Amino acid sequence: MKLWTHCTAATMQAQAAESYGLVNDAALVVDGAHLRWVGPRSALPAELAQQCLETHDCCGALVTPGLIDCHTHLVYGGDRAHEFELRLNGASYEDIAKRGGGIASTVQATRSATPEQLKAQSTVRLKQLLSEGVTTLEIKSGYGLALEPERKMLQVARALGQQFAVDVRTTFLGAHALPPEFAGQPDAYVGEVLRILPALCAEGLVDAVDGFCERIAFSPAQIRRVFETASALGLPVKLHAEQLSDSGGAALAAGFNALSCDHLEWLSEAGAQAMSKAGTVAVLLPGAFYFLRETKLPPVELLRSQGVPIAIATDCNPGSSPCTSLLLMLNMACTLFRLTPEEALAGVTRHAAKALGLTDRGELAAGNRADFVLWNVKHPAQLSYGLGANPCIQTVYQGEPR
Ligand code: DI6
Ligand code: FE
Repeated sequence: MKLWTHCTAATMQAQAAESYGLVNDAALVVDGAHLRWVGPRSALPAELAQQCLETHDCCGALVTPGLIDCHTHLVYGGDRAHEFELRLNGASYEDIAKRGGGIASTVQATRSATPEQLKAQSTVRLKQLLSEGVTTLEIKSGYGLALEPERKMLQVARALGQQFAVDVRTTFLGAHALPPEFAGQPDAYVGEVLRILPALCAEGLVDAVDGFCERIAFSPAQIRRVFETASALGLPVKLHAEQLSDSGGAALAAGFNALSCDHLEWLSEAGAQAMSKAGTVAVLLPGAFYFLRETKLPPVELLRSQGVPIAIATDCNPGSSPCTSLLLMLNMACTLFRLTPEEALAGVTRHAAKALGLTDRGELAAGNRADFVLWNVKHPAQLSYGLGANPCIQTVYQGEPR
């Protein structure tokens, strides 16, 4: 066993009396890949201390649980910087779409990339997230929109999880957009999604199923078909819901006991109530809100009053949130959405774990995975306060320094 000591621990334990579950002069005992004991050093049982053959001095660092980015589209081909530039030079979305831009251009670039190219490009983004203490990461498909390229995306996501010291959870997002070969036939494409999903599930490539429920994407009735198939396969669901309008997606997803509903700027009271009842997490994505220059704020007060847990994520994607900094999202969740720094940190730890259906992480507690981060800050609020700094000193993944 290993002892980590001389630190302040923000345990983020839900039951803790102190905010952030803060423990001054803390000790953590690591047994293999798991935490055996967490608490004040003065309370560390002597027989446990004796069994620790290795001691790490954290030199006064703040220790938090490993960060969890619970909503990303990290694997994709190409980028859309050129469209960004065209827009800032006066082109409209329509002009860009007519030139084959927008989501269609990412689908094209993703389809034409080899797995090696896709992996190399995604590795750059992954490393940026890892440098900020991310130990668990969700990656969605959804730029392939046909069996082969969706499989390729998910295989690249799995390969990243094997190569790097990070736990990758994959999500099938076939119902993201309409591919060109199904233009004008959304129901037929949903039929194709229902055919693709069981195949990828059988290959062990799918941990959860997502969809984009929006006027410009898929209707609640179409998403329902996807969710019925997912449920029949025993897969948990989640939904891009109420991002640009109130389509009733959140209530639909909650009816399938969704792990999370994401975006939610236009969430209604009925939607929030349904999520509360189902224990569905609200994943807020300040990067997309910022990048699309939205003005409609997600109803944070409603989520609080309904007791809906709030998570925060990067939504890392080429179109609406080309973001690879989860720490920046903490700041934006506070400045733009008025979350408290404690809520924001819970949003990338405890609540992000819940958004992925994971019960063995997100809090520093005995029995949980030994995924934690050492920070060069005195107080956890500094993690949300900083804008563009990276105070990460070291990340420990499953008990091993990374
Ligand atoms: N919501 C979004 O904001 C992104 N996808 C989604 O479902 C946009 C993705 C893109 O433009 O590439
Ligand atoms: Fe997204």
